[in-house]
Amino acid sequence: MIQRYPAGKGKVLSVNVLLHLKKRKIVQNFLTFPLSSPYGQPMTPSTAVAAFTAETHADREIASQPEVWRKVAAVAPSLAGLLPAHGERVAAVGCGSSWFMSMAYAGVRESAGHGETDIYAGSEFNYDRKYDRIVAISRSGTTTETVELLAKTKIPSVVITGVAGSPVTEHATESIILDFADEESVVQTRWATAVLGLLRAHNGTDLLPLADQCELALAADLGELPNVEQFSFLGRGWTIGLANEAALKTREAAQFWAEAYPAMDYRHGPMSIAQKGRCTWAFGAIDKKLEEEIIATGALYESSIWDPMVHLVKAQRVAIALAKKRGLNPDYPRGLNRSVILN
Ligand code: F1P
Repeated sequence: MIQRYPAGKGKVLSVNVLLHLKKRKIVQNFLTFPLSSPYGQPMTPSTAVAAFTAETHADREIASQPEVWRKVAAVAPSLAGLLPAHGERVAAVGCGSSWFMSMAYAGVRESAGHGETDIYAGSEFNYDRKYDRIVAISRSGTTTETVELLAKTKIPSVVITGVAGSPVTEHATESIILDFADEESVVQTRWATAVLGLLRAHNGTDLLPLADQCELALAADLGELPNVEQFSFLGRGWTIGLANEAALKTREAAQFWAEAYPAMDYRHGPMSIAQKGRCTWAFGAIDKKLEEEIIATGALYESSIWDPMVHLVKAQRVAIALAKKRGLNPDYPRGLNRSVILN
């Protein structure tokens, strides 16, 4: 059984409920608004009808990223001995956002010349392959696929988690607890960048200038971005993980159409989606010719000279802005809990 849904609540909207909503003239929102929070408290129709304006956990957690990255920079040297050494053959694993951060980490590590690094969604680990170390990422420490993988493998492992004593820590060889980066929102923002920040720091990136640059991303005008009707996020190398993470944020927080591709592969069909009123968003530098082709479609083209992880913060803000505009509380995505636990 999948516990993404609160038992018996929020999963199915009965005809009676629909009729009731129609009578109250709020049917416009029924497709996009979760009628129960992931914790099972029913949300009232009056909550459902209004555009969402309150400050959310996600707003605060996004805003805390410069401070959290500075903390990560401070603790990173003391954690270096727990993370893969130069030349080790590594598998990076996780689910959802934690999988996409594994993806980014693998690109960072390999391009820094620190050793081969494969990536797996927790459910897809190849137990026949030989690795020196597994790096597992799980904010909750309870995600079934990640817990089971660590329990099953005999490969030395290190887990990065937000919760001390969580099930992943019982099975991993070593645990790194980044509890100061844990979150209230179901949607991961600062957790994802804190973990990637730690792994980037371990591979030679100075996080402190990025924390300063992050202040700019937090203050930046979002312009027309929350008004477009679709996003395609692009990346190259390690930023492909960021593109996937930005698309996941947009989908889960705002129930909004978002896709992600390796930038050069975008030309192989998906670019047909680009048009006026939609946005193509590049993390990091992409091919100049491709940029011209995107602009020629009439799509809004978003790129930045900021560090791509800083640019992700802007994408997080856009996802939250979109959610609120659509009357959604981004802290509680439809059909998603803080942790996905399979029985
Ligand atoms: C990862 C995850 C997220 C998702 C939501 C629920 O869990 O599935 O990708 O956005 O936050 O959790 P974890 O293993 O990092 O706790």
